[in-house]
Amino acid sequence: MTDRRARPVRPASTPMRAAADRDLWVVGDVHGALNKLRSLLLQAGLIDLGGRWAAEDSHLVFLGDYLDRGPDGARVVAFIRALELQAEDAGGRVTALLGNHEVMFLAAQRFRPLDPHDGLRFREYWLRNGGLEADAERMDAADRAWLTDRPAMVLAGPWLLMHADSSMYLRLGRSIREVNAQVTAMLRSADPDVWGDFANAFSDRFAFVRPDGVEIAARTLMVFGGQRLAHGHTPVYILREDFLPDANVGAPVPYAGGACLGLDSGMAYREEAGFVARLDAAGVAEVIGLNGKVEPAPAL
Ligand SMILES: [Mn+2]
Repeated sequence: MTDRRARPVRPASTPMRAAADRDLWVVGDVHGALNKLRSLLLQAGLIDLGGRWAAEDSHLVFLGDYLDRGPDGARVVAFIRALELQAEDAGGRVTALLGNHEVMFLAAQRFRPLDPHDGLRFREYWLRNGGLEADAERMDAADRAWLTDRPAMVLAGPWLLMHADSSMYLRLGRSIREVNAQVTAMLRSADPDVWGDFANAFSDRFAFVRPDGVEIAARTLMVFGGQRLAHGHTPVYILREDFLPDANVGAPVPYAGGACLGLDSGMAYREEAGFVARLDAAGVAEVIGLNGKVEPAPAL
């Protein structure tokens, strides 16, 4: 690792904004689509041509699911880990949340030596959901420890950010702190039942588009805080196909009376798919797609 003291420090001429005034950027499920991710972050001005943090004091949140399906999951993890350190040095912040694919991956790796014939089916479950052995080979113990440390939820200004459109979080704790502590404890458990139950619960979706979805979204915001919640996990075109026929899938999809925002662009699944968004107190402030700014910026 590079000596962090040797890195350039933020020039004194660019004072940092108060936390509430900093730009908040959010990226949905990357699933190994490193080239798209880099292109989107570059076009959004968040990284430079060398792939290094260029967003000063901004807050960049990844909604989880870094691995599986796409070709470069391990490289996505390495890239985000580097960006996290660069952002910190620049007075900015990267928050990388936990997705269910990280849980599947960690279960498969953790129980591999204890369960070489995969009697527990963790390996089969991971591979069936797009797991790639090449990613497992490219990641080391430090990468796995980093994945194990991912928080499940974060509050950024008025936005509650989480991976899945699921009511699972409500069953894990009564505050963000409790949920994150519970998730960390489960990811340190030696009990395969704990892992299996968590992976299953985490694959749930559609909690906020079902008939009682507005109510569940309101309860989620009441318990954890925030005025609106944003999630990944369910690609926006699946939200449209199954529940929201008027949704524009080239941008984040607001629904549940504006309480929810779907942010999984499906970038690893469809060639034309991919966006990142800047959120503010009023809603979606800016959307960057694969060909630059998406206009008009959709409002909630
Ligand atoms: Mn997911």
